[in-house]
Amino acid sequence: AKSGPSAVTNTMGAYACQRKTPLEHHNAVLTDALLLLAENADFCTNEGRSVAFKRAASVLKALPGPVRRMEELQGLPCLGEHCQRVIKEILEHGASSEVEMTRHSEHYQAMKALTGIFGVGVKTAEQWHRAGIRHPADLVSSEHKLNRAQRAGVEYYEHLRVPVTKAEADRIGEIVKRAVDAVLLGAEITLTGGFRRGKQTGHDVDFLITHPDEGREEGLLPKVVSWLEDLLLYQKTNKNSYLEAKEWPARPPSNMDRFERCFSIFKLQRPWAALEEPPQSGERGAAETPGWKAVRVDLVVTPVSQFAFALLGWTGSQLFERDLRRWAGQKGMSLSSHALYDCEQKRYLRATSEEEIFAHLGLEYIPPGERNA
Ligand code: 8DG
Ligand code: MN
Ligand code: MN
Repeated sequence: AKSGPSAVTNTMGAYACQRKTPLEHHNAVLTDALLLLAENADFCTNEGRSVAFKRAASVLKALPGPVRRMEELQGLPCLGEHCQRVIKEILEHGASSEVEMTRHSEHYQAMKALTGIFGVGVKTAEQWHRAGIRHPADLVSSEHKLNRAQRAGVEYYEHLRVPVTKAEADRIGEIVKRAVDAVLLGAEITLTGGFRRGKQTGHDVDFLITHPDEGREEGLLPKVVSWLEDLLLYQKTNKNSYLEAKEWPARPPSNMDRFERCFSIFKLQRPWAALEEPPQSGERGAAETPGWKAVRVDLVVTPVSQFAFALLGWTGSQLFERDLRRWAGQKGMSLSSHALYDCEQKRYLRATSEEEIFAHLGLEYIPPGERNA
């Protein structure tokens, strides 16, 4: 048998959860282009098209080397006609006219800026765009009503645009740990989301909180939030609304789970701000840099019996999660961040680790660092 791209071609699964997708890959020029088209499709509320572009990009991320010729793509899954046209143009001319036109379009740029505001989705952004709003700054003086989340989003817009570093995520982890320890002895926190997949930066920091004794975690979040009060610029806490027997799987498992959870914005002191003296001049912009930074933090509390499902569900990537659920469905099962239900056996399949869940699903285990689909 031949080795090289064709060997990979023959074995690549069509579901992202069947492949190993590392963080660093060899086709960033192509995937950046396809992901921009995916983003633009989202801005045009065309989800099907968006997912198709994301799937194509994800397949290229899993390749062992850079694509140089169209023939190397033969037999790969998820690469539709449209994607191939874009890829071909980039391989031949270094850029895609469609991508460049989109990138510079007024609609794309305004939607990118407006959906970049915390609390603003595509629907709201589109309404504002139609009303002539192009940038968060336009909202400050406009008549448009903002809800509490959006007001915080506009206020901390410049802060929240700056990626969160791993070091900052770890510092926030220490603070959350202190809060959790103070309100419930023995409670545990786990860093999830992109940082668990090995990313060095992210748009937020995601934590799971649990306690080894089932039930002890109930009502924990309001206490943690009130302990953190002075450090929070914004928070919205939701109660747990998940009732296994009553409403699941009667209701289809959705993206949004029903854990006790908190969407927040942390006020993180910059390291030097804690010291006696700020750094001396000579560092550009040091004078205007405030001594703190606003950082988005998600806190989710899970009973320990659901912990493995929550961990798998919150580690991402989003496409990996989507394909896990689709894979489960195709196997006659239903997966959520709470549980796995076997629709034929009519029973829940228990698991205390991610490895067990992959095994229930008949999938090879993919470690977090290879879930960057
Ligand atoms: P980033 O923050 O570094 O940009 O990327 P990320 O960490 O991968 O994305 P995220 O938006 O913070 O989401 C982390 C994971 O959590 C991702 O797989 C999607 C998932 N997730 C949500 N909301 C919900 C939800 O309501 N329920 C569940 N189960 N998962 C969710 O973002
Ligand atoms: Mn995240
Ligand atoms: Mn998040």
